[in-house]
Amino acid sequence: MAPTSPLPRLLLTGAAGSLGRVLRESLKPFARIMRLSDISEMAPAQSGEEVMSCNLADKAAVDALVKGCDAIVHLGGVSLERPFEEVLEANIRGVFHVYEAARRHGVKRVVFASSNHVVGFHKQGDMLDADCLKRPDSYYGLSKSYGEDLSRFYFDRYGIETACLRIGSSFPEAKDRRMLITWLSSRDLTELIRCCLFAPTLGHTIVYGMSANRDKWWDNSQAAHLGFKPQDSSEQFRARVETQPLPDPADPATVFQGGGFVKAGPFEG
Ligand code: NAI
Ligand code: 15L
Repeated sequence: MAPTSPLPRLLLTGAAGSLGRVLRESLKPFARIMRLSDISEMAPAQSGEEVMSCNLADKAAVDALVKGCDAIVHLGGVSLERPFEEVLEANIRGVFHVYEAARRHGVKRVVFASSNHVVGFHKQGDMLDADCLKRPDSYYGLSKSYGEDLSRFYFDRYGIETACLRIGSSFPEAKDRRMLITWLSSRDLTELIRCCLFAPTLGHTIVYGMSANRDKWWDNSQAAHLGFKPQDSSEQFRARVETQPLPDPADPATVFQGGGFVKAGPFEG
């Protein structure tokens, strides 16, 4: 895709997190000012940055956070399976607050970090596309499913464009056999977000966040308009991963795409 002029001000939520810390650096060329936010402590603002602490569960604070921004990359929230009440505050109320603030302040484009756990109860090996049945595997996956539906509503009702990134496993390395399929490098994640921020038309797009891995469960043909071409592959990790013992084929974590998330909980006592 041709180079694009930077956005005046880009909001990045979840800036203290694993991906947030990477994207804080790698998204810099795409914005004149990066507004960085998290509930956890962040490194002090550098040139071209604004650092604003914010709890996503606080509607007024999110409204102030979003004011003056031109686009949002929304990563903030609970990022794994937790008791429902925690997920409710950070992810469900949080994503509602982000979209309400976007509506109030005229922000027209959001990149939402959804997750493969929206579809985690599909079988490993099944090929899924953007229209497949959602089969969330956890309260966490349900919250991301809600975020996808909420963003669809804000597009249909208010014209706010969103890319929902069903991110696979974005870590420095693929750590197991499942991740050989779900792995997304930080370079490819950055490129995917760049494509979403600058695509002439985004509409409401669901796209799976994966690198150019040898084996695939996900079909991104309905997101071809983004022009996303992943460069990296999990093949570099295969030899090491394949020294691990073969997993039990009857284990639900081996049967379903969501891996260990499908057997997390219940959270009692
Ligand atoms: P992370 O857990 O390292 O970062 C999430 C950040 O959100 C944390 O810094 C946390 O302090 C912040 N946060 C949590 N509750 C908050 C609240 N109430 N108010 C404000 N901030 C709050 O997660 P990571 O790995 O960086 O993921 C970023 C996003 O991408 C998350 O939304 C996650 O669900 C999503 N994702 C990540 C994947 C991965 O492989 N890393 C895979 C699929 C989705
Ligand atoms: C996710 O949604 C999580 O945020 C991340 O920590 C990983 O567990 C990833 O999915 C995965 O499925 O590997």
